[in-house]
Amino acid sequence: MSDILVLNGPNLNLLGTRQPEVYGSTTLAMIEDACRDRAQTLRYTVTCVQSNHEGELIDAIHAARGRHVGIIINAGAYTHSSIALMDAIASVEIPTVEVHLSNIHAREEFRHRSYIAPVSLGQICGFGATGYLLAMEALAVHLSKGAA
Ligand code: CA2
Repeated sequence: MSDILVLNGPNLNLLGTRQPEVYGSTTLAMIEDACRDRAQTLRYTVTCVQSNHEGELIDAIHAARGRHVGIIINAGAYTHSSIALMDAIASVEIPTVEVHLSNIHAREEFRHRSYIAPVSLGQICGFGATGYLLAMEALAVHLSKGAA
């Protein structure tokens, strides 16, 4: 088993179409392609899921058990509100890296709190689409330590 789940939450399907000054001009499809390429270099595969619905994100996390060795998640605005997503990540015990395109700590106060952070290996934010690739590298290093 060497598949990584790349999970994107609400409104991230709009990437590259609106608010490029905040979220960049890269589309989600471009980010997913870049993740696939980087994963291949690291000898992993990826499965990409995007949903605007909290329950669907939770279902994808539950279904990750036995299918995925790691999770990279940008939970979008649910990051700041969803105890249910936090509980789902904690329950599956799969190494998870949190990603945000923008630097959530340099934005409005309500974005500073993340419910995903306490159940993640770490958080990468503020580097745009590159953050997903950094997360992939971090996950691969973590997984290789477990394999040693
Ligand atoms: O910086 C990030 O990646 C965020 O997770 C993006 C979320 C925001 O609520 C978080 O605080 C930080 C918002 C995603 C909205 O994406 C859009 C993309 C294009 C146009 C409009 C929204």
